[in-house]
Amino acid sequence: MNKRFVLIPVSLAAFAANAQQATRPNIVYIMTDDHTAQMMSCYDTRFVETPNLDRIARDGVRFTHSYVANSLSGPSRACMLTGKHSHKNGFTNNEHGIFDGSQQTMPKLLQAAGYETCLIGKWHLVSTPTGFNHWEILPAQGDYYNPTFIHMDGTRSADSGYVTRIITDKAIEWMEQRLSPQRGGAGRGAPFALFIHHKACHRAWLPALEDLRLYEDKTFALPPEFHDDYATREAAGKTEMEIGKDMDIVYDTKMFVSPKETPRTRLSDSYQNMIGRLSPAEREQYDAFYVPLSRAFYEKWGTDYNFLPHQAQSSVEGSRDAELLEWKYQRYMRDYAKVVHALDQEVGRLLDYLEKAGLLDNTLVVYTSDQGFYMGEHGWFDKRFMYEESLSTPLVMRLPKGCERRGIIDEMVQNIDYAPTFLDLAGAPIPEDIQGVSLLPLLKGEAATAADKQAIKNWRDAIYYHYYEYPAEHNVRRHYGIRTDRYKLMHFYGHDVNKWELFDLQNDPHEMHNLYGQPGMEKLQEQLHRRLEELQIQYDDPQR
Ligand code: SGN
Ligand code: CA
Repeated sequence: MNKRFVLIPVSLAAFAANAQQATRPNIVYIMTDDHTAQMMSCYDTRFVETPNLDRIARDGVRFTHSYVANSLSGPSRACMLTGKHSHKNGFTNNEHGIFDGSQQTMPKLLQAAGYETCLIGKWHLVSTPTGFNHWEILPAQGDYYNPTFIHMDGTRSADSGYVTRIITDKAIEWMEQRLSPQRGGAGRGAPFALFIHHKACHRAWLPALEDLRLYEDKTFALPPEFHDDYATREAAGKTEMEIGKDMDIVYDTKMFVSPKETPRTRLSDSYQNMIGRLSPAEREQYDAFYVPLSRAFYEKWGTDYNFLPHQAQSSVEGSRDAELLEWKYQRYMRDYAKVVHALDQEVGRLLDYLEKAGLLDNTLVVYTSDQGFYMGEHGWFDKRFMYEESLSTPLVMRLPKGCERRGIIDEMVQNIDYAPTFLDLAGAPIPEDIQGVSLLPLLKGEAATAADKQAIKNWRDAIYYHYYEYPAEHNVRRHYGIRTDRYKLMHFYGHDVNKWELFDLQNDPHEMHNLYGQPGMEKLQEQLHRRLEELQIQYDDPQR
């Protein structure tokens, strides 16, 4: 673990203390919800263009092996805040978790080190935020349109507009206020850490009204393993996250005319609640786009709409099922892409603000997501699995002065590393019980010390993962595992499953061939089991 203890002599004059503080970098941490690397053009050019997110990578660094510890919102956020795996921070799943805000967290440690901290947006940890000088959060998942915010005094109020824009406005307003002594702000004297947690691009991917028509001419290519039959992967065959059979025709693909002319589905009431938040004028704009599409859909397919059968059975070319399945995929991709577009624009606006305010050069800007997502790979939407698309999360950074590294960083990093990295950057000690490691040695470039170089040389050779939320929506079984640079070993356990999976990511990047138990795998299996057990002991996970 990399530690950097900065001793601040008590005898330092106030002036010197201020000068030292002023040079400490600010931290602007932007975390989106369910934004996956396939939908970010600096990672993948197939689907969308994200010039502003790419700008962060272009001016800074892009991590190619960035992972979460538990691919779900609340747990992921708890890992980020504490620098610890789920079994240590106590928030293992969204269904039953209440984050214990009395525990040690990175924002509290930053405060103790003299940072002013602020959180705007999705929180999703049930308990009241602790460790922030200012916060304004969305209740639970929050809403895209005219969203309600919870304020520090417990009151709630709705803001007018689109959530991605409003969150950005609030973040900029907080920085403006704190830069202005006339408005009671600390001015430039004290460093700050601002956590901007977007709702975008969470289900049900509701676009900004001005973006409704974007991407409508684009036909997205089906991912190669779209028609996966899940052979050799038992848990993968048991989910409820297939685009064909599980995506709700009203809620997800937005095929809604009126309650009378639209079939009632499992989530059609929720859909009406979501779009019911629009003002009459906004609703008119929304309907002008989706209602004609919906009419055409029901005219063609009828209103006795049934969910499609299992993905693989819907693959017969030219069949009704195949056509419908591909149609659903296109709708999904287009709406998600529109939501990403607004996000990209708003991140651009935030970067412009930082530049204009003279903050950019002394600020670490992080862009990441709470996990990755399936864009049709294996026929899926959603996340949760330790397979590559949802184990991974985008991670790009624009670095402050003193961190001169640029370009690609290939080392394996995880969201438990953010807390120690921010503390390290702030010159604050990293407590022993934090399980992540500081990424600072990777960021320094020319300025790397001998100790940094040693840390890079001894970088971790495997990451540990543990997902707990079952039984629950989407039916992904509990599992844990490790990923090395080439292999992945996972164990699905509990309830009706007890299965191991082993993948060679070099020869099988889409994880279609489970090699576990295959002849010739004995030695590799044994090595991976040993490494898994070592990590479970190192991280003190009682599940083994
Ligand atoms: C909601 C969604 C799920 C999603 C979970 C967790 N259903 O329950 O599709 O998996 O959130 O997402 S919805 O009908 O409410 O849209 S997470 O990112 O917050 O963990
Ligand atoms: Ca999420």
